[in-house]
Amino acid sequence: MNLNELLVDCKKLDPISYELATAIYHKQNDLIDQVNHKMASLENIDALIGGNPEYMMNDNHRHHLLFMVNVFNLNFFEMMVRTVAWVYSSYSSHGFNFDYFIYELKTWIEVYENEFEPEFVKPVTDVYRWLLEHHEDFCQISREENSTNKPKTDEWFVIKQEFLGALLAGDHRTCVKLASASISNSDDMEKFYLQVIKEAMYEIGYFWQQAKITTAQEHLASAIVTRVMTSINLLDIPRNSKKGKAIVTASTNEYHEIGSWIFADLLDQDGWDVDYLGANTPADPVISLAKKIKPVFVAISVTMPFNLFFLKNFIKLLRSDAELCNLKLMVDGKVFQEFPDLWKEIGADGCANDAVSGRNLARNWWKECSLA
Ligand code: B12
Repeated sequence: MNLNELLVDCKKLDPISYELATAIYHKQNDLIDQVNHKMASLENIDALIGGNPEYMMNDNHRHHLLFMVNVFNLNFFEMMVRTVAWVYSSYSSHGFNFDYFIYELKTWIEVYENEFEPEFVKPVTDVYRWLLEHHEDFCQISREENSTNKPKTDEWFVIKQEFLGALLAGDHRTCVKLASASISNSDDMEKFYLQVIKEAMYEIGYFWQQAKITTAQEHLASAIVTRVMTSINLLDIPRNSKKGKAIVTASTNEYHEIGSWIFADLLDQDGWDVDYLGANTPADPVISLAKKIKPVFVAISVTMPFNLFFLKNFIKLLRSDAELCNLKLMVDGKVFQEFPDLWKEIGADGCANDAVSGRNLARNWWKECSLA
């Protein structure tokens, strides 16, 4: 089956009860430890993980469990199919043997059945059996993905290429200079953010996924981008007319902050009074801040599917607080772009395709608010 066929076929999987998803969540540490231990004691483990350090495999097990709890919690098997395809592609590019996944999936089944009554956990082990049944399909999708090149062109393409080259060379001075030389008004700033920084970072991600650059280079590129964005914040660009207050942040455990930072800057430029809280923000302080400053809306960014769980908890807290019943919630980030209806299912008031559409949605909310 190809990816589209898998996306259809996975709908036949039985839904997982909230009780079972929660039971797995509560036992996560035991389950992960057991899988780590069993996998590490395999005789051929070095060959399976392609000589990579053991912590890389253990990271995968930790992310896997948190992610699967989200899949079970939302009964969102399409998200599982897309992410498993990504995991096959990414880890195989980093040298993992495709057979590693067979061992891993079988080990998860064994560990679930050790830890729970096999009949109780059957809906979950059936999902793993379905994944095993389609192992060859995921290998094929991954081989195709790894051999595709994605050329792109646009009017800021030349600047983006230069910026990307400097990012890869770790040359932060050239990156900062490119920003100040290219930006003289709000429109340039928007283009620099979306057509230079965003595009360059997506390419960095693609190179990393293909194991063409190291994790250190990916971190270096992110750190340079944060320096560049700080330098852009220092440019004196005239702002649009004054609007209301907004809180922008990335969800708990979400370390990807560049997208939400871009959105916060575009809002600021548009005249909003923005409290930008950055990466990995716990729910309680956001709620307390919202009560204190009474913003028009809160915007939360989620990139990694395994962080949806935290967002769901945040929404639960928010919606159960009578003081915040008029507060609007906007969500976006990579995971919402992959699954366009997810924001409705999760209970947000709006979602945008990118930071510019987010700003437009905020303008509409501001209009509604001013008319009320
Ligand atoms: C930089 C980076 C990191 C950095 C982040 C540093 C930082 N300070 O932000 C670090 C090193 C921390 C990191 C960590 C990880 N990363 Co990473 N990372 C990236 C990378 C290369 C770029 C992200 C980025 O900045 N993009 C540019 C911004 C501008 O784009 P954006 O976030 O999509 O935002 C735009 C819109 O989405 C929107 N937007 C975003 N949020 C919001 C919110 C609102 C309200 C609105 C309106 C709009 C909006 O506005 C932006 C402009 O339009 C991506 C590649 C990619 N394709 O994104 C991988 C990527 C996202 N990471 C990935 C992975 C796997 C990880 C790790 C799990 C790696 C690991 N093994 O530990 C961890 C997870 C950490 C965690 N718990 O969050 C994968 C995710 C794959 C998947 N399954 O979806 C990617 C896609 C890489 C890849 N190609 O494989 N990462």
